[in-house]
Amino acid sequence: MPAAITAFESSPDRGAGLARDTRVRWAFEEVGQPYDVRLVSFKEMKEPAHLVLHPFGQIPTYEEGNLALFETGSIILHIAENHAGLLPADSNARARAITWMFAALNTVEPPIVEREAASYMERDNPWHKHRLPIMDDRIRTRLSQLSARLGDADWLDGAFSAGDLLMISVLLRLRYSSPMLDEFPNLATYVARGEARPAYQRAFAAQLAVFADRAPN
Ligand SMILES: N[C@@H](CCC(=O)N[C@@H](CS)C(=O)NCC(=O)O)C(=O)O
Repeated sequence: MPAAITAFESSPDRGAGLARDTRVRWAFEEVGQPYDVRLVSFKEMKEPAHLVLHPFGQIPTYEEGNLALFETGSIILHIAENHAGLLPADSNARARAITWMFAALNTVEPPIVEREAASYMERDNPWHKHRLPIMDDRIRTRLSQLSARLGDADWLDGAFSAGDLLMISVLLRLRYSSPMLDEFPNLATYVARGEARPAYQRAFAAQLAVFADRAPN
């Protein structure tokens, strides 16, 4: 039986692919493994049956036999360690690719998510307009550093890896909330290169199908 993941029953981003199940779908597609998807509502995510799988009441989760995982980084690392295609065979190169996975989730994603959350939750406060440029600067610093490291390479460290998959997923998230990525042409091209991968296209179409099936007329 294929592994099963959870995803939003009703896509808050209207199928833009920003929910983190897209990253996991992309990983499955890169390694050529089938997967099942169980859709959950916001209410179900906070109920005991889901909390057993995910202590924080979120998606995605991963179930395979008697293994249950949460946290996208851990799920993708598990997929990458068990199937060829997302991590290099050489042990040093593999460690570096895993480092980029952590960098995407621990260093680049937090300021992007903070800005996004603030624009939903703090928008109506008078101080939001003062905080926004501070948050933008934090993101810009990270993008500038990442851009300098990427240079004119196709991927962060040799061949495409799970590190690129996560970094591109994080940058895609920014693209939907700010035009800042376009200030760094090599990063914009890097993201486009990731999106052009057939595996990403299949993952994006699969998450969009959930939205299309459930969209009101
Ligand atoms: N660090 C977690 C974050 C998971 C997360 O934030 N999931 C979002 C969807 S992308 C969610 O379930 N949000 C609903 C909620 O937190 O109630 C991961 O990478 O898996």
